[in-house]
Amino acid sequence: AKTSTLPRLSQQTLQGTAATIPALALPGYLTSGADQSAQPGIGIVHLGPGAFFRGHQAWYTHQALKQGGDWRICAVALRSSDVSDALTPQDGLYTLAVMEQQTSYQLIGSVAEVLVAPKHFPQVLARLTAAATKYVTMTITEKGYCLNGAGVLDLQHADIVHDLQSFARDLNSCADSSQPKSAIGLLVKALQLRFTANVPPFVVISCDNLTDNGHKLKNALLTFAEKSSPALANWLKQQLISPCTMVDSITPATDDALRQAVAHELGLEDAWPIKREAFCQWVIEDILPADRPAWGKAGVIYASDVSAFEKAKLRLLNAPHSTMAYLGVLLGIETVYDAMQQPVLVRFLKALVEEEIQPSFQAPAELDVASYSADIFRRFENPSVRHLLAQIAWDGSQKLPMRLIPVIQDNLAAGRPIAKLALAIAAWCRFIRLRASQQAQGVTLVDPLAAQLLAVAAQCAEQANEPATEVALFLTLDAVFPPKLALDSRFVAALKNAYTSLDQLQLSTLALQLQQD
Ligand code: CS2
Repeated sequence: AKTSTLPRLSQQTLQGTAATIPALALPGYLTSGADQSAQPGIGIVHLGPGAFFRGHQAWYTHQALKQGGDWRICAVALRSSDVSDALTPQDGLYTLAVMEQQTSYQLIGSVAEVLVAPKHFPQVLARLTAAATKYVTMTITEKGYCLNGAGVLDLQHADIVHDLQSFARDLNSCADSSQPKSAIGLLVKALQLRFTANVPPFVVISCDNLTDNGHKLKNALLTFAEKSSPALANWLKQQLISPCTMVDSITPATDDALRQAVAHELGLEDAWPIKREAFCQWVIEDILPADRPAWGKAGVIYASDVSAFEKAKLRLLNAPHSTMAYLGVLLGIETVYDAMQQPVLVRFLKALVEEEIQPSFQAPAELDVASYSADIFRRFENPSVRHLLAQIAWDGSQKLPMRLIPVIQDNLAAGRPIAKLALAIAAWCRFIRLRASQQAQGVTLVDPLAAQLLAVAAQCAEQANEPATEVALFLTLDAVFPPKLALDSRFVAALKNAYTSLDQLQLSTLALQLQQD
C-alpha cells in the first residue's frame, strides 16, 4: 500500500474500518462512540515520549487500561514537536509492531494527548498540577537528569543555573517567562504549585537506564528544592515517592519499512508506528500507593529491592551493548545483528561478560545469571530487529558511567582483572577520534559533551600517535572518569595498553586480546 493515499489513523477512521486483526481494532476502553468524555481520564504525565516509552510503559499502561481506571497518559515532549505533530492528528493512537520470526501488531490507545513543553507550557503545568495526575513517569535519557560525574545534581549545568535563577525571581510564577529548561526544574515547579495548593505530590517514576534511578531522581529534586524553598524540600523529603525501576526492551528507531508494513496491515496511514522485540520487562520498587494502574496484571514485577535487577541489566545487557557499539562502529559494522555474525567479536563480548562482568556483582537470588546472559545474547541475534550500532553509540559520556565505569571500579577494589573492560573504554576513545575525523563528511558526534570531547580529540590529533599522552587527555574528562579512577595506575596502564592495541582496529586485534589471557 502506498501510505500517502490512505486515510490517516484516528479514532474515527479506525472505527470506520473493519480491523482484520482484533489487536488492531480501537481498544475496548476507548469504544464509547462519539462521546470522548466517557473515555478514561488522564492520570499519568510522561516526560519524553520517544520510541522506548511508546514500546514499553505506554504498552504496559495500555494493557492495564483494559482493567479499567482513569489512567490514560498525557505525554510531554521537552523540546521537539515531532511526536506531537505525528500523534495529535491520530488522537494519540499508534501501532506497535513486535518483531520476532513473525511480526505481530497492536493498536495502542493509552496516550491521550501529546504536548510540547515550550509550546504548551500552561497546559503542561495544568496537567502536572491536576489532582487527577497521580504519576509522572519519565524517559528523558541519562543526560536529562543533569547529574555530574558523582551522580548528583550538577549545579553548574547551564539549564539548572537558568532554572534556579528563575525560581529565585518568583517561585510560584506560571508565566511563560518562568518556564524551566530542565526536567528537574519543571518537576520542582509543578511540585511547588501542588504544595501551595495543598495537593499531594505525584509519584515520580524514572524509567531510564541509570543505576539507582529512583534515588538519583529524588536526590536531584531535593537538591534543587533545597536551593529554592526549604519548606518545599522538607515536604518532598517526607512525601515524595520515587521508586527505583529496571526497564528492558530493545526498541530500535522507526524506519520507512515499518511505516509501509503498518500501512498494509492497518489500511490506514500511521505517521509514527513503533517496533520492538517481544521481550519486555519492567521491575518497580514495591513502594507505590495502592491507587495505581493495573500494571501488575500487565506483567510489571514489584520487588522490594530493584538495585540487583538494575545492576544485572545494566551490566549484562547495556555494558556489552555499548562495547559492541564502539568496537562495531570502528570495524565498519552497521547493526547489532551484523555484529553478532562476527565470531571473534562475539567471543570477545562473551569473554568480557563471563570473566570481568559476571564476577563484579551480586545477582538477585531469583536470577540465574548464566541463562539470563545467554538469553540477552540470543536477543541480540534477532534478525528482525535492525538496531543500529551508531544509535547505541550516542551519549557515551552519559552511558559509560552507568554501564562500564562502576564495573571497573568494583573489579579494581577486589583485585579482579579489567583488561577487557579497559578495551571497551579505549574503543569509546577511538570512536570519539573517528567521529572527530568524520566531521568534514557531516557525520556528527551525538553527545551532550560533544564540544568537550571533540576538543580532546583535536588535542590528541596533535600528539602524533603518542598513546600515553592521548589517554591522559581523555582521562581529564571528569564527567566520565572519577578523579580517583583517573589516578589509579592499574587503570591508566590497562587503558593505555588497550588504546595502543586499537590503533588500527581489525578483528585480529580482538583475537589477539583473547589469546593474551
Ligand atoms: C541501548 C539501550 O541505546 C542503548 O544505549 O543499550 O537502549 C537498550 O536497547 C535498552 O536498554 C534495552 O532495554
